[in-house]
Amino acid sequence: MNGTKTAAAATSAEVREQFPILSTVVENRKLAYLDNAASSQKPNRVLEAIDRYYTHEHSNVHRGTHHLSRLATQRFEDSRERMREFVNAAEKREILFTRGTTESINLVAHGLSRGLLKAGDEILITEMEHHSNIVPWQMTAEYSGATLRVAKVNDDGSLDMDDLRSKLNKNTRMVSVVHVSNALGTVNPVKEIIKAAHEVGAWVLVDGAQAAPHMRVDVQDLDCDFYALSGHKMYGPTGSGILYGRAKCLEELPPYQGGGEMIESVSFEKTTYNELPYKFEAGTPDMAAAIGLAEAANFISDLGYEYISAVESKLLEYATERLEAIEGLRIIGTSRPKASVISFLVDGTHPSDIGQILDKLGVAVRTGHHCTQPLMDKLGIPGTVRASFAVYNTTDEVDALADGIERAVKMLKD
Ligand code: C6P
Repeated sequence: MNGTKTAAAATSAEVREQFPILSTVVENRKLAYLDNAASSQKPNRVLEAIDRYYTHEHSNVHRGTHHLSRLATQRFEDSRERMREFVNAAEKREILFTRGTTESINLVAHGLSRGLLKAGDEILITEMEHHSNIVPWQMTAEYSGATLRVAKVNDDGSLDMDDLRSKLNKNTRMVSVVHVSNALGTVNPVKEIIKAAHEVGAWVLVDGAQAAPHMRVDVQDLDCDFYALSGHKMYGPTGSGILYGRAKCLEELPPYQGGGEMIESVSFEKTTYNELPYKFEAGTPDMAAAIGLAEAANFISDLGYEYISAVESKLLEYATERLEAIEGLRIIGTSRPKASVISFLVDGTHPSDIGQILDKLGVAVRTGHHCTQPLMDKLGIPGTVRASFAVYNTTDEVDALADGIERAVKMLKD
């Protein structure tokens, strides 16, 4: 399948053939790559876009007057426009290139800690946040004197919306919430959260690391103030990502990194900052990563979220059915709607033992706390085994997972 073939006509084989790494053989078995929430694989067209850039188009951006510098700048800025369109931002200057979700959240958190928050102000997160959406806010609370509050999660993995609402008040300045939980798959009602937060005058950041690969993100429809995503989880390169920021909020937010690109003028007495988005892009950006990310967005758009979601929902339903039939297996996170993540535990076994045996059977999953230690503590579990699906996965791979778990349990219990 070439990059422009439409979703309706794509078959699983046509999608898979764009990902040569999926033919990897592990322990004499065909790899079943079910660790997509950690990082997805990259289609040829993303690799080719990066290769083309370095082979024919590279120089530094926004600086030179020569041909290659102009070309590189054009490609980089075209990628920004592509990402604007991808998340439906109103303006191109609202798209900042970052290394990914972690850097995007830090950019906002550290900016806010520079004079925008004070003692008595509150930052609200939830119990299901990834460490990337906890630790930066703890730092901000420490630097600014603001208080970090945490909304509860119900036993089924859904967000306790009553608790969240009860913690919103006139002191709440920032709400930062995950769109899709990486540990449970829970899809949060972010639009509702944003509306409630805006009613008390708070800004809202949405951690979209696990949403962008699976569902359409429309920042204007959500009405969020910030939206963070990572390229490497959505078929793009590592070290790529964006922060969408509402222009009005980005204008108010101070930059937390200084250097070239982000300045308008510099003297030893005073520096003035560049306009958006450059104010937040200190130093030479990763142009190749941005170009690869834009190509990953093209890959997703050409397939279409309808297609992606149809494939992944089928895999999730099938996997849920097969795993539920395994004696002693308990799925962690059963609330709906849910994205393509299944976390589970099997009575009398440790997640890492299951993960190691699955690896020997060619099945790649992740085990542990998934960078959500407070959530695991809250649920009273040490961690989980997590299988996570992408558009190129198949029901045969789900069978390999389920058969592998049965085999692992037998080996561990016998
Ligand atoms: N979760 C996982 O296996 P970075 O590392 O910056 O690309 O993304 C951080 C991050 C932030 N929020 C959520 C919801 C995430 O899932 C992640 C990354 C990976 O679940 C690696 S820990």
